[in-house]
Amino acid sequence: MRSKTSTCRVHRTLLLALSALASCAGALPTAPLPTRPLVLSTWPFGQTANDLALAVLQKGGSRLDAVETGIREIERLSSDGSVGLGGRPNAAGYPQLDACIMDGPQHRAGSVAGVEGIVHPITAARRVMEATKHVMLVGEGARWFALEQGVEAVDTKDLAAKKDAWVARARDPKVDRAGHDTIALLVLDADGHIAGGCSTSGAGGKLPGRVGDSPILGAGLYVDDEVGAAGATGIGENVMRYCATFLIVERMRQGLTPQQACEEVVHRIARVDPKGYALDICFIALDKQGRYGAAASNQMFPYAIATSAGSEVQKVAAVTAR
Ligand code: SD4
Repeated sequence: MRSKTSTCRVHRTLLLALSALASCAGALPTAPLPTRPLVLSTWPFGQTANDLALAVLQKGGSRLDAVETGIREIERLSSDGSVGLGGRPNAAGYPQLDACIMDGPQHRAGSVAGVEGIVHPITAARRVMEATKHVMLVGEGARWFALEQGVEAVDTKDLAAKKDAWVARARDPKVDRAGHDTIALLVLDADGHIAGGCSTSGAGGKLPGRVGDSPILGAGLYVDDEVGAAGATGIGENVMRYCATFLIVERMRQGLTPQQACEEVVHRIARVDPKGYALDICFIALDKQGRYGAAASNQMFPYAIATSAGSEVQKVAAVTAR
């Protein structure tokens, strides 16, 4: 794995250098680079999602199918207790889920927030984008729409049972109500177009009705087909107050690399926020050239990357105050 990984890095570096030379000299044809397709996502569980998403692309599937397929698997697994119906419950003991999806060409998007009993909120978000003239549906309306569209759901009576069991368990002081994680997944397809998605049960123990950054375009996810895309994970309140992923994409538009843009936005938020760097925010980003990066405020942040050259989890150290 190690040698495959370093070979993959060397390849990538060479290819990026070649492509930079080619675009300066205007000499080589703009054939798709082997850095495309590329899939980037948050946390180690992202590797599972990336591999499925990449397989969809390699079989000729669309970037939206890739995003949806990858994220659905993490929602299905709910394995870390923070995405999907197995995710961390709210303060009343049941999960309320948030998700969004965005497609670069035509700047289309769909989102659901605070939805209950929907097994795949990413699919509901995609249906909002493709089957309505709206962008975002919340709560009861989002559930009603998802059911009407045939998106897999559980009876809310099951949620009530889950709630009773959880409230009983929560009396145990050893049970951790807090904690959170999100899958944000970005795809650069073979044609150089970008799409992304995001799904979470949000912050554990949140007030019922609380909506975090994940379903908010420009906060938990932003895609701009001219430039690149960014996704977020961490404490949503510290992301959404700064339109952080929109900001990252705009900094890339101004010439920063994805890595520089992610770091710059952590610094910018930390500079003005009373919490300083103790923000618990993490970002991933990629650009049209197939470059990618990540940054986190106050923790080591693992994220997953997959191309045809290999699939791996990389780690980035916390950004340090400057
Ligand atoms: C939220 N950003 O609802 C999500 C939670 C998360 O890592 O990503 N945690 O605030």
